[in-house]
Amino acid sequence: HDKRKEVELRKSLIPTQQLEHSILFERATISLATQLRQSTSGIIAEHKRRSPSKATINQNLNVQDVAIGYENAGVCGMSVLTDAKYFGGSLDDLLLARASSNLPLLRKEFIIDEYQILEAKAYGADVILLIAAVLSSEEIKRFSEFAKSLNLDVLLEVHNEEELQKSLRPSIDMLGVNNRNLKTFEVSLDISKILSSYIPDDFVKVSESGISSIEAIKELQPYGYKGFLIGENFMKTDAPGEHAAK
Ligand code: IGP
Repeated sequence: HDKRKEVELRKSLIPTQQLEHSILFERATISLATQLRQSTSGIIAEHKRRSPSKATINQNLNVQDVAIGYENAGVCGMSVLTDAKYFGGSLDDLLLARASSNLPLLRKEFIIDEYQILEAKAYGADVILLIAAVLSSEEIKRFSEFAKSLNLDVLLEVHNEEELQKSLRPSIDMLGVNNRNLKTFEVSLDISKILSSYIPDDFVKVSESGISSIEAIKELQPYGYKGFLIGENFMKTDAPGEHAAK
């Protein structure tokens, strides 16, 4: 589909070898999974301008200020949407977040090709996202092993038990349960609660989407969640960092 075409065009502009020779390709990555295991708050704060479920969240902020704000707030990591079509993001957003902070950065993207994993590294990411709903078990294996070979952490996102079962492998560091149904956009923390019991302890558990209060985090912690991916709740304010600090 569209993403495939986008990736092919990007490849034609910037060949693989060029990505591999970029300065950031040599950077020592930081493990978000390790940080989350040691953290008590576990917040992964996201940069998100808009989404399919919300036309405008915030178009007025610059990503550098957001990254600095999140870092000052003491969050564990930052997620940067790089998809343009649905989220209004870009790889430049990732690069600018890297230029202005030392946080572990997650490239939030629909990854369907190894090339996007090389891009993630070249533009300063520490972690990639893989979405079980759009990948085969063989792709999950191939992409996660490739990411590990580049010293990137892998966050694998699931929404139901079937996706979870096809995804559990040693090359996955973190298991993210998305509380938002990608088809209906309905949000329920119950999904995190229900799926938690099927996730073996060697994976760091992350709950994603629709988290809007400290109470929600406290509610999820007894189920073993160590990471909480929060976007809209911070981004809808004028100062996402100040909000994340609370
Ligand atoms: C953040 P929220 O409800 O706090 O803004 O959600 C994050 O979980 C969400 O943006 C997300 C996402 C995704 C976006 C989760 N999985 C996959 C794009 C693709």
